Amino acid sequence: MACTVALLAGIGTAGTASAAAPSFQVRDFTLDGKEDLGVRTEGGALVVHPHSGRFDGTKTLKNGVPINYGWSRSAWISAADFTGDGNADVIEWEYLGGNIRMYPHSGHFDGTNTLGPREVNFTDSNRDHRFFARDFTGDGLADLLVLEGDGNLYLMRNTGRYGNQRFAPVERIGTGFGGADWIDAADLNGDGRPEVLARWADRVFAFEQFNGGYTGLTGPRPGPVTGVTDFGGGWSGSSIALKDMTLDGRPDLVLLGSDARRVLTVHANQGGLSPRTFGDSAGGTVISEYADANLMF
Ligand SMILES: [Ca+2]
Ligand SMILES: [Ca+2]
Ligand SMILES: [Ca+2]
Ligand SMILES: [Ca+2]
Repeated sequence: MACTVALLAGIGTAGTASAAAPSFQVRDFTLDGKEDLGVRTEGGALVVHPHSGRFDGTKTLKNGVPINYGWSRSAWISAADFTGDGNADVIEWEYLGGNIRMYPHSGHFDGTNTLGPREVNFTDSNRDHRFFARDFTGDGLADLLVLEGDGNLYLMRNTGRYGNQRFAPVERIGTGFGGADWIDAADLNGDGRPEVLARWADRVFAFEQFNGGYTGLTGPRPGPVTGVTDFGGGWSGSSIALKDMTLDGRPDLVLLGSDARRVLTVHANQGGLSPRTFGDSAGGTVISEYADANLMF
């Protein structure tokens, strides 16, 4: 364990150009500074639903704008600002072949011209993992979180360099996340260190950083079981995203239902870090009563 702790030391606090606390990065496609919601449709289109500027049920999001087609191949899609211009870029992991590709925002919200030419294109042949894109280090550039099949959680830092040099080699930042089917990270309690959120079956937990690293449910914990927040069960949607839909700067939990209607609900972040941060999984505000979607980004 001492070896593990040494490996994990410093993540998110040292080694970055900026000492700023990790910020919640708005994924903005429309250049208005508000978080938009992207979905992949059953037909493989990438569709951006611009935020209307108010949090008001089914009026929260505007009608979808297709920005690309042919994305059925992607096992995972995420939006984040990798390039530092404030505009959301799109990254995918293609299951067959293990290709990771990133397309930067062109600077224009203009249909299929919204994304520019591919910048990152590399192959990771380990197919048994899940990703999430998020600025984990607080420098304003989105990094990649990688959950591998052995339950280890890795970070690929954004180097700020162009192309395939964009992401540094993996660093292990956590253990014990085996069996989780979703991960993300956000600083929910404002302590300057991101919590890792993960879901097992329909139950979502947040894990605070301990000794610079994270320990999930399935591994030995390096201390008393503090720093784990259980948001309870019932989060059984097909996809979860942390997006600030209420426009208060705090990430809310967006759930895409798994039934035929694919209802989208927002569970507003009440602040702090407690079992009630996102309220009851059976509650929430419906923002779409029928979403043609099988992934959110
Ligand atoms: Ca926007
Ligand atoms: Ca960008
Ligand atoms: Ca970063
Ligand atoms: Ca919010």
